[in-house]
Amino acid sequence: MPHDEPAVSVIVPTYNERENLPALVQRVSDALRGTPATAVELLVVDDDSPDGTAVLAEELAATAAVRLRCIVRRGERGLATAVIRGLREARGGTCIVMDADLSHPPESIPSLIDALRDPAVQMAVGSRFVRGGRVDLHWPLHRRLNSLFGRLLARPLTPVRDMMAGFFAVRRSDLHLDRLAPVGYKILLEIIVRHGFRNVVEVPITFADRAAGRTKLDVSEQLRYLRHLARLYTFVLRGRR
Ligand SMILES: Nc1nc2c(ncn2[C@@H]2O[C@H](COP(=O)(O)OP(=O)(O)OP(=O)(O)O)[C@@H](O)[C@H]2O)c(=O)[nH]1
Ligand SMILES: [Mg+2]
Repeated sequence: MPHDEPAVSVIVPTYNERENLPALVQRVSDALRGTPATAVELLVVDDDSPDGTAVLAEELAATAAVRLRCIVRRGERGLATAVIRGLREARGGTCIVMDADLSHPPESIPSLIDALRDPAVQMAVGSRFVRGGRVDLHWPLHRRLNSLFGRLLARPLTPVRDMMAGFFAVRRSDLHLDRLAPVGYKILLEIIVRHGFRNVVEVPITFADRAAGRTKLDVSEQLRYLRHLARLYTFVLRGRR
């Protein structure tokens, strides 16, 4: 591998996450301190957030302990497609995807990378719902029921317990991005189902409430999830073609 190519790309989709970015960059850098700084790139994929997330990312790039690149998408919105853009632009052999709001502990990144050392493992998921996983949330009942219902609907598609997660590691060489056609939020589910990944390891994490800022998850996003599920069921029932 040429020495200027990073080994790990950490992809973070953002929309109005200015308040969370400094702590995220710091905690990702600290978590990967054992890896040479040049071997890590942090890719922020921002959808032209009105709060100036991208401007701040450029400022942080000047001082961050890791290489930080901000990709700004204009006239386009959506978490899953933002992640795909990040995966397309990533140069690391191992790609980590995580949220910006510190719900996903950056300190768990090394465990995800370790899980991929086994060549048989196709993906490592930071999971709330395996032994040792925790949810440190103060969600109202309707939100918890929503999450539970969302998982039940996806259960026949994959044995992965936390298939709604947004925190995972995958080898870039195992990805066929042209197979992906997601609508909405659930990029992990899209990748697992469209690739037919069977050997997915779930690494327990403690999932926290978003540190600052507001959720982007609204009713229209939940309706998009139902559309997404319909597409994935159609794909599976037609024999994954
Ligand atoms: N680029 C991009 N990122 C997005 C978009 N929607 C959400 N995100 C990012 O995706 C991640 C997950 O979004 P969240 O709003 O935290 O969704 P959630 O975790 O289900 O809900 P809360 O944590 O309660 O807010 C965050 O880093 C968001 O900034 C989008 O349309 N485009
Ligand atoms: Mg969140």
